Amino acid sequence: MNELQETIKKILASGKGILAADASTPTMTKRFEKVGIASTEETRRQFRQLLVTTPDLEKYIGGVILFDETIRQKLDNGKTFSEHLAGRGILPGIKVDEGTEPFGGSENEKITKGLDGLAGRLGEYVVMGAKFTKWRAVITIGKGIPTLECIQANADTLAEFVFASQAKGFVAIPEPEVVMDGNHTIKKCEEITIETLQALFKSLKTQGVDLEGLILKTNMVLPGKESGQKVSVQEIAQATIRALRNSVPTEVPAIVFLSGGQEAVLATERLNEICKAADVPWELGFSFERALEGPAMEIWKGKAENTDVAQAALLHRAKMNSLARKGEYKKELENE
Ligand code: 5MM
Repeated sequence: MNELQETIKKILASGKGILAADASTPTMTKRFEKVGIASTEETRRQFRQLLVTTPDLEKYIGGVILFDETIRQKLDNGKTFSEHLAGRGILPGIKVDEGTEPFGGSENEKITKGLDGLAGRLGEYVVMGAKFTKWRAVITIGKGIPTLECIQANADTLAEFVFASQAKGFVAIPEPEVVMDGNHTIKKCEEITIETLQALFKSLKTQGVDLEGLILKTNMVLPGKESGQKVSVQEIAQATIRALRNSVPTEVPAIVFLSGGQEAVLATERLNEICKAADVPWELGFSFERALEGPAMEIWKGKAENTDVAQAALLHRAKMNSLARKGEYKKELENE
């Protein structure tokens, strides 16, 4: 087993998952504003400190994705976030994309930026102790979109990111997200997810990356948020597995899901059903942001006296999702 494969094994060992604590400043500000927290460099540091100092977190979380601002910050005890995580046996990762911009002049489609200067930034992150990298691409379903051109351009960019990351010794996590916004059906989401993933793996093949040294981060197959379509967890699990079988090569060791704005408990129930149903060649897991840290953020509200309860909420969600990875989650456990 090479070093990248060993890193992947460590991140996902014993039912563990990935905490995506890598929201960019504009996204974090939006999340904070919703719960009445002022977004400053210091409040963002405090919240991330709360997350990574949660007692027992290492039982359920094997990797944390950091944002550039956070990986340069220190905890109250003077340690960097990477040092602290590594000391707990949790691998630090880093988001290396620089957000999105309109694709081809269209406000409706997006391409992710960040290839300029990427090799230099990756070199810095090696020194800062990161072990894996992540890059998110956004695919939106709507009238006449996504275009093949947009899917292809994002696939090519993701493949360049994977190649550059692996060249510096990082496990890469390409994250092409077909977002939930819109009134499309689950069938449409399945079709577009397949197209997006097939394009990604074609580009990765062309780049000649090591498929065994990456983790795919993808969306669950869901109906659009505004579609009104009611689907069962079983239908979601079947559609998601079908999409993956149609597009992800068997050499890929692991696939983790993003939560994409789903309510936290629902994301866990769906993850459980997917993991339970799947007789697939990949390890399946989770890399949630909102569905893991959302409840903790709502409880914390920027107040030190809420820290313990907020950390308990994070630990609970991490435990529930870890059980879901093994197909052992039950809704009754929410009240324990
Ligand atoms: C889709 O977003 C990723 C997973 O988060 P959810 O589980 O909440 O969907 C997440 O890692 C995302 O890539 C980061 O939060 C960075 O997003 P921005 O929009 O800040 O670049």
